[in-house]
Amino acid sequence: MKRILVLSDNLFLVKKFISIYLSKGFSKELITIAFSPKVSPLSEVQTIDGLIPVALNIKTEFAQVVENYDLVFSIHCKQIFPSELVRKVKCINVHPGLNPYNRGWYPQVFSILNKMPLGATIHEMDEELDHGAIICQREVIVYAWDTSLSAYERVQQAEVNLLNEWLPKLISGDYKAYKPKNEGNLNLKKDFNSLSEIDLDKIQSVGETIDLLRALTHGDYKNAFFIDPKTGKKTYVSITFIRE
Ligand code: 0FX
Repeated sequence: MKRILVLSDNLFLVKKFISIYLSKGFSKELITIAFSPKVSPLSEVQTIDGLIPVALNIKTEFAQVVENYDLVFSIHCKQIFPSELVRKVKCINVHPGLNPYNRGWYPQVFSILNKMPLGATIHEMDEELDHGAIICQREVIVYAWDTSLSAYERVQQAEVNLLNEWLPKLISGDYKAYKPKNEGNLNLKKDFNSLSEIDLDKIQSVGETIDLLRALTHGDYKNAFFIDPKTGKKTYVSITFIRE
């Protein structure tokens, strides 16, 4: 029987994961839920379906992880997994992007901008970001009216659907993983941050401008801004679409 560690920073997906895991008849005794200590949703939740989540720093506690687990799931975990860990224990990443396109940070933001395909991917982890052999993936459509948030919600649903279909195979190892067709491209947090300041004098098409604003519109997040030339103060911008 495999001992499983689920490491995450995303409470919504962990709850879905555990409910799928239990609905397939897997044992509570074999699974541990852990959140990153810094950005931990631990304060928001005491138990998930009777399981008590713990805080775990994968860098400092990786020897215990190697010793105590046979399979690790990263479900939007912000911590970088040490190379030695991914070499010694099978680690599977649930990623909100369609590898190898726009690997890394906030794939839907970059797909809205560069028109590369978007989706959800479950893959074996290697030493590079969102890079290992693909186990399964599903593309989602990006509509002209999508914001980052509406596209992200569609991706999360695709992640849940993949987990629902694949979890028993992910646990038993009964699947054939394949190499991505190429290296694709990688976006980092700094690439996202560099999009935020809007240059009011930049000349570009209206379509490009709408794309930039919708890529940076995600609920209440204050992403896109310009500096008011008169006051020197930041003014945040987001966009709303009304469809008939
Ligand atoms: O956890 P996650 O959904 O995903 C991110 C990376 O995109 C992913 O590649 C990595 N595997 C994972 C560990 O971290 O990100 P999040 O929960 O921080 O944010 C969810 C969405 O919210 C994001 O796609 C865009 C939006 N967002 C988030 C922040 C913090 C913003 O628009 N602005 C923000 O400042």
